[in-house]
Amino acid sequence: MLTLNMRSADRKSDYIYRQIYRQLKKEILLHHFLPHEKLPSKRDLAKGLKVSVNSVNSAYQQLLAEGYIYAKERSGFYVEKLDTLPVPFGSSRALNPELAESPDSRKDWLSFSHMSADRSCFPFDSWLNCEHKALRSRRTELSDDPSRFPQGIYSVRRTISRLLSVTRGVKCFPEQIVLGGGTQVLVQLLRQSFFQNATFAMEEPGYKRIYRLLTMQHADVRTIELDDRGIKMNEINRINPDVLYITPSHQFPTGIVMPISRRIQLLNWASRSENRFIIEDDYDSEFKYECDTIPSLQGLDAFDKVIYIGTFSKSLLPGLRISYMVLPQRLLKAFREKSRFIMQTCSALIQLTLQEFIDSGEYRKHIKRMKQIYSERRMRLIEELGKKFGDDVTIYGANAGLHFMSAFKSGETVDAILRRADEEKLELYSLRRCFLRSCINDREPRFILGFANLSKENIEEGVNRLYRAVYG
Ligand code: 76U
Repeated sequence: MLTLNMRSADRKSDYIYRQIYRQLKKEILLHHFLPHEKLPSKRDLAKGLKVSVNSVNSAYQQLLAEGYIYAKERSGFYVEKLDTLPVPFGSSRALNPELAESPDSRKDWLSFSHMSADRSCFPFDSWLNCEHKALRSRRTELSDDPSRFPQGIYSVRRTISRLLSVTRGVKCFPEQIVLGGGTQVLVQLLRQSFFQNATFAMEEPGYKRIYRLLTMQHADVRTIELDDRGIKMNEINRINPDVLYITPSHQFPTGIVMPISRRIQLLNWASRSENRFIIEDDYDSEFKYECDTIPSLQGLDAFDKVIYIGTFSKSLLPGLRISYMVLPQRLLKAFREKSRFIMQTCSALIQLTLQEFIDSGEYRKHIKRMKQIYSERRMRLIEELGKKFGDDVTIYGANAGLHFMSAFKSGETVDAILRRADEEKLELYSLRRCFLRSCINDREPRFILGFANLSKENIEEGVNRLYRAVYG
């Protein structure tokens, strides 16, 4: 007869039926019952264990639902015939230490990371108000089946289309906008929908997360080096790709702002064949220094050839995971057909909160404030680098965005510098992470210096640490 290992503490903290269920399950898995053996009747077992028949019934029902036992009408419950588990039941399932994730506690570190926006200045309270408002007044959309809005909630897209027209000169209808939980998601959608057999070309150095995404799926991706105006035109003509992936507003990572001459050349190139398209990744264009923002390539495109991609990762916070693309009208019908089964990846609550944040004027206020803050930090960082390194540092592409590129005259290798930066508790990224084919000769060590994570007061100390890392 079954006995239960029930300590009185367990009786209090766990339902009795769960204890019976667990014990029986264990015995069945350990083959302490024969296959097809009859279990004691509920009444007998309840009596033996001094518990209620209800508890035994619940335990049996759970075992029945999971398939450990089966019932025969007017006869009782029987044990199912189960194969032996390859790993003994109850054996340790400890996490392999190599797989352990340690929460990143970089206390006292300073960061030149280009990968996030400033969190200390984010208006969390206004964001929360907008979220409250969305929760109070947008309940229909929040509870709607998201498959009804595969491109994202219409009113959110309307708000974004108005914003883009004002801030980026992007010309579009809300119908052309597709929201998604990140730039990679959107590029993935494009590839699946239109570019399964396309030849892509990307800037070298460039955005490796997209390069990897595409090559991982065996896409044909060529890389094209840059001249002082951005991606090289003669190479585009030579390679003749179908899709160009570029960052014209602030080339990632070198910071080149593509001049109008190259933009026109690119649009003309795209217009010369039905199958050519340009993906414009406009990831950090909200921030431009010492002149006004430069309108998007999409706004200039009269041929309906540019797919515009933007994100709120830099202007708000990267963890929100909300990005968008603007499809040319000529692709929209096909996109809707091809992506019919795809669910929207961006949460409705984030979409509606964002809409409220933009419509209430908070977004404009936030960008205005951040422009000022980032502009001061950028200036300060350039000044401090000049003071400390003099002619031994060259800065590139500092006219826009939240990072610039820097090259140092130093006999040290990139590896040695990065190792010392680690010892100095300085988060630092070299340009290598952006070498798509890793064949660029890095004569001078080059680094991406992001200034979104460094408060004005910490800039001097950050540069001191950088100096010690660069020269030992
Ligand atoms: C994004 C480029 C060129 C898009 C970017 C970034 O998914 O919308 C870079 C690195 O947040 P998402 O992507 C935005 N296009 O550089 C943002 N930068 C990346 C994320 F922080 C990191 O890995 O070096």
